[in-house]
Amino acid sequence: MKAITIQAIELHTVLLPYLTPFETSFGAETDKVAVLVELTTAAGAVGWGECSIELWPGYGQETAETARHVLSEFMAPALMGETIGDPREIRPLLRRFRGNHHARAGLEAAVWDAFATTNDMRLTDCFAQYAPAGQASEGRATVGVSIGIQPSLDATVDVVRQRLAQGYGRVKLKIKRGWDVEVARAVRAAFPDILLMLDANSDYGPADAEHLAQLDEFDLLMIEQPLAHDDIYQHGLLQKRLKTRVCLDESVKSASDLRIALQVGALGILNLKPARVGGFSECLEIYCICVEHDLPLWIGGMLETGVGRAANLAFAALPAVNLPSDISATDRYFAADISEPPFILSADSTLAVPDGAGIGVEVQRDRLEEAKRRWEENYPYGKVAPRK
Ligand code: OSB
Ligand code: MG
Repeated sequence: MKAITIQAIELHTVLLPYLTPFETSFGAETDKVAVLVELTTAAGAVGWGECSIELWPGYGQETAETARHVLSEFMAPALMGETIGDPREIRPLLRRFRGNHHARAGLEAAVWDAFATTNDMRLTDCFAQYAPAGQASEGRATVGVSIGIQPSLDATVDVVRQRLAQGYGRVKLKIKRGWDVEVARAVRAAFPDILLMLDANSDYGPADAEHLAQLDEFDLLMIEQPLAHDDIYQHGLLQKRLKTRVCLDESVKSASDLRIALQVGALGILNLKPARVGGFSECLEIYCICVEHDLPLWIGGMLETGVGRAANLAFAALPAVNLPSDISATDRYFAADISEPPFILSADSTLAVPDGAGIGVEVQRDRLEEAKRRWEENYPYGKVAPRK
């Protein structure tokens, strides 16, 4: 493999309106905010990465401004001029800076893209090289759709019907306290045979175990992250009381967290989000643990722009990612994405990895400038993220 030398790193904060607002237990967001990392090598290759963040430090603890600060002042300078023969070398170079996983993941993703592009290979094949032997990329990933909290049960059933008609073979519903058993009952009654799951984004506590056990009757694929974002132990106790498998999202921020979660029986499935665990090198380590323990695995998303989604898709095409991932088609998120070509859903609920080298999508300069302007015009947050 050809090494790369990192010569320049530019950050672009973008704001891109969603087609429809996305509501979770944290509240509703109308726009995607992201810090995009553009990395240029000494040989002139360009790599792109996305820091997956949101307007509120709700799901993750970072914002556009913290990511930009940490990247521009610390992490990007630490990589400048470095020659890298294996993208996993980024981890030791950044080890003296702690946390800030979403920022770190975006920077690391740009290195992975530049490295794969320089070696004229798809990012998905590049990942496969560092996976356990014999694990070739499948070139496509089975995906599902994540549906935010809707104004009524009827509206929820309608949205699910639309998504199924578009071809999604797995539906995830966001739930919160007071919006759970009845929504599961209504959707299950309308669609008895679909692959259905729920995501609570940490809205419940240990005292809700009996309440959550009512969900067992709906034959759910899993319940994602019912308890606190920083808890592992209580999820272990909860899993013992539920028939439904618990899937951890927020609680697993590293390979080390996953080992603890397995030890205490806190999960039956893992949602692996590259941003949450600080990048694809950590993802590869976690992937190996899942293979070793036969743990069902899928790739989570944060409504990324095409840049972040392309990289997540490249990882989701690895063979041990064996449940549908939260990577939907472009038209589920945006009227016009930042990159081309768009991701289009196939009839079998899969997305194909693009053919090109690296992430395989091209950032469109005019849309990038437009989305940067939209961020500038709406900052400070007031116009897009009300404080209450
Ligand atoms: O909990 O999985 C989550 C989006 C933002 C933050 C957290 C989550 C989500 C989603 C969206 O569920 C999944 C997607 O990208 O389509
Ligand atoms: Mg989740």
